[in-house]
Amino acid sequence: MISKETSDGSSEEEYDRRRRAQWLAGEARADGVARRDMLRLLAAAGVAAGAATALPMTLAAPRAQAAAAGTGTATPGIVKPLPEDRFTIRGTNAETKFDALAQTGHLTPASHFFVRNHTATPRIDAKTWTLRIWGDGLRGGEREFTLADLKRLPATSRTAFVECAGNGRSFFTTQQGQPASGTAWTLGAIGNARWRGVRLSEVLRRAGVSRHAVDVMPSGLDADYVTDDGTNLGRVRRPLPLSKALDDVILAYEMNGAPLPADHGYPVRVLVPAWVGIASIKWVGDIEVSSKPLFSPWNTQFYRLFGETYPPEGSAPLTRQTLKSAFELPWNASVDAATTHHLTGRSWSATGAITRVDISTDEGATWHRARLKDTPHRATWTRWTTPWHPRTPGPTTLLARATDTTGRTQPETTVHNTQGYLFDAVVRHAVTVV
Ligand SMILES: Nc1nc2c(c(=O)[nH]1)N[C@H]1C(S)=C(S)[C@@H](COP(=O)(O)O)O[C@H]1N2
Ligand SMILES: [Mo]
Repeated sequence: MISKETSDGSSEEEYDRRRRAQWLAGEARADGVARRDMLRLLAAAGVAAGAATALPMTLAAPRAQAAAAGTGTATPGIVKPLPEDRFTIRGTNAETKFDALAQTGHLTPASHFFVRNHTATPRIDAKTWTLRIWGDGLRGGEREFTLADLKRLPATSRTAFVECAGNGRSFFTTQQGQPASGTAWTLGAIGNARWRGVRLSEVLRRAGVSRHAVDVMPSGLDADYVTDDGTNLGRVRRPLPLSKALDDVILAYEMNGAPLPADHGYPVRVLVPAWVGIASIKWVGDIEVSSKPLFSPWNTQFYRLFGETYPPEGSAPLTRQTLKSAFELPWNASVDAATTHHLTGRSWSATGAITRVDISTDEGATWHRARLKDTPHRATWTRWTTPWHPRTPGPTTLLARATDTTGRTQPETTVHNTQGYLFDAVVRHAVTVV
């Protein structure tokens, strides 16, 4: 079955044009891509221009499993326990309570790690699982790798967060009065772990990538995603430019020194450091390698910026996450007056290391620097602490504002987009001094 995934072929050409412009502007290069590779990629994309409108897509009937997962019960298709003091259930997803992270270290244990499931966690038998690499971007035929095959290849480890592009979305509504569609996350759609696995580049090299390849697209083995209006969008899948795929992407089989938990992609997930969480496909079953730019709903209708200030077809597909901060405090926490508290929190950036975090306990009138507790790195978070001695009882707000090595500082407001992605403004954390 061949089907177009956007109603308008011209918007796909527009996407392609914009994406190539993005590479030229240095977006991809900033992630470590050599210019030589970019030129080759651009040449290949140019040859393919106009041929990218017809796309294979699975059109299966909506599945009962996917429909049931959308009901928002206490067991939304997530396997691990979700105690109330650690998680807030949001439909099929579980958001980490930031105050619960106060008892954790730099790495987020699986017991505290947020879960974002389009449908439900599938149970996969690692003994029969294989990863199929296929597509017209390969020199030879398709290749299959078992888990044992992957583990025989050189292993690599990396600490990185996985963060949903919509993390902080609810603040578009509560701080800016601009509603956005999608899961109403506060700031807990992020976790930071030590991932171990094999570089995707290592596997692609063995599969034999042709010089015409431009995009790769990993697909998950979870159920097809069916939207609220009953449209089946097929497997959860999102293309990656080959430039990023060959750079620092990992096929991870361990999280924090243990096999991946079921909810986080067992037996193998893609881990795309610093990029929007959707790029890190869980339960990966196959990866298409293509000589033409690839599309899926997750890089056309979702995960671009739409809205008043953006073109009708949306921005270029989202790549990196942004810059944020959060206090390890419950919302509306009660804080005793007339004692010194040690406020704690975390800041993170996808583009650089955190250089400073400024805190205001008087609603922005004065700011002082927090003490950083970790050596800052890009694509992971930095914990901080600051003393606070509140004197006046009553409601107030706490502000944390991070700056990174690229010189970016969290702004006061984020330009609105209809799907509420990449909220980076300073969050006004309500507390009551008692
Ligand atoms: N196969 C598959 N991969 C997926 C998803 C999914 O629903 N299915 N959700 C994505 C999204 S939107 C995010 S934010 C991250 C969340 O990863 P986590 O559940 O391990 O925290 O996984 C991504 N990978
Ligand atoms: Mo996400």
